[in-house]
Amino acid sequence: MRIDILTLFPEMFESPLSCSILKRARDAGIVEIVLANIRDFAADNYRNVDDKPYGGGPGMVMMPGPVFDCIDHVRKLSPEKPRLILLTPQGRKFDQAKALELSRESRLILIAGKYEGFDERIRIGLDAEQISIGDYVLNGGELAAMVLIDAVVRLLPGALGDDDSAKDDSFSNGILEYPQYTRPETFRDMKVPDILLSGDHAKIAQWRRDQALERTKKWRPDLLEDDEQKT
Ligand code: 6GU
Repeated sequence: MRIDILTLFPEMFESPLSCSILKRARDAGIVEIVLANIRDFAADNYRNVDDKPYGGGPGMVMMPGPVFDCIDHVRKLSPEKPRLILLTPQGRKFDQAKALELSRESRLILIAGKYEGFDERIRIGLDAEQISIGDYVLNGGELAAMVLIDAVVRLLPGALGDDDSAKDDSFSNGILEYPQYTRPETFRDMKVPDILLSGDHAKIAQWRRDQALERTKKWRPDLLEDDEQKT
């Protein structure tokens, strides 16, 4: 997969994209991530990318020109047809199903807008899918883009050491993950459940299903209600 990111703050991405799973996936060629600085496409010598809003009001608005020029440039960097995504709190809420859907694309272009606002013609003219990561306001789309990338890349074949690890994740089957334990057997008077030491794989699998369902009922009953609406 190739991911192009358009942003005014490319430096924000450096460390998150250079650690852990994302670093490994990039090193292994599973994902190629390319940053483009929208400011490089500013039309004037001051490198301005925003201006006062028509009609008055506080704050500055991102101008359409640099964003469109940046996209035109980025599109040409690779022959694959990209799926365009605009990160904005006005978008559809991101979830695991969307992450899975995006993980099947060969190329994404993510546009991280600044929240103060962007010229409406960016939304109208780009025909990009609008995605939000939740009902709260961030200073810009950068952290949202990183959240999306993190969730998508770990679903790419080969990104996790063990390709089964993603299958048992919370949400991937609509419910929370079962409880996990490792050594020691007893820690501060808390013991590992006997069943996990029994070696009975069928019983362990049943116990994990029961536990996953039980904690979903307790902590995220809304996930089970959603499930009922779907079926
Ligand atoms: Cl995608 N952008 C901003 N600025 N705020 C958000 C968001 C995105 N998702 C939730 N809050």
